[in-house]
Amino acid sequence: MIVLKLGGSVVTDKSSAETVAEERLARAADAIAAHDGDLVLVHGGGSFGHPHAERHGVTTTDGTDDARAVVEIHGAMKELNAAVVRTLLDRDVPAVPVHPLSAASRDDDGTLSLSIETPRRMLGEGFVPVLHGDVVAHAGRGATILSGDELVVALARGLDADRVGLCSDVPGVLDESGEVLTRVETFGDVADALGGSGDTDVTGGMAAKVRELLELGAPASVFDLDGLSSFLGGGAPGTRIG
Ligand code: IP8
Repeated sequence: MIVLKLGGSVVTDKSSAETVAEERLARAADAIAAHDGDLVLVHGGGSFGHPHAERHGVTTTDGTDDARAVVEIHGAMKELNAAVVRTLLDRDVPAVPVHPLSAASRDDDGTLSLSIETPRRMLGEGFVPVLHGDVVAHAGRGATILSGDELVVALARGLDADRVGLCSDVPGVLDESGEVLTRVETFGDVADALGGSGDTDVTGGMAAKVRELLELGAPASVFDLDGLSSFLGGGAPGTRIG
């Protein structure tokens, strides 16, 4: 079973508020439709979730107790999720939405608990669950952001994934001279090379992704849209992490 994340930079136009990147989303959906095998999808927030989260000062650690802020951030993510699901259904991928606000929460030290039975059962019934970065209840802090990357890690562990893929707008993890690293085994290998994302991204960019993927047992790869078909077909495009 594969857990695949489509980054916010793939499915949205990050430079324009609440704009779906129709062409890139269609390319990703074509590659997914050609894949035969169990798949769980996660997508990021891009120009939907992040600007709302930033406006309300909500991050993965700074929470809000304003219900309107929660509903606004979640609403934007639900809209993006509906566009992703619809694009997949158009290609006969049996995609169904899963909204983390109603299926996940954090305890007071930030540890995520996610109802894994729901995606497990969906998979068992032949569906492709499509989750997304979201806002979730956080003990003692109201609600905080849950990144798609954290979801990928939780799903890969909980569902015992064979492989994990992160499809973003870069062809892999880049070294200081901009070359794609084929393998990253420790965070120390790349700590200096990894800056934050240049766009509004309340969840930490590539450095956070690499940290989270290094904690996984399953092999993980970071690649761009050009590598997606190869990854789904069993190849190793981009950077292998872990
Ligand atoms: O783009 C964050 O998900 P990410 C989602 O995977 C929100 O970090 C609501 C900002």
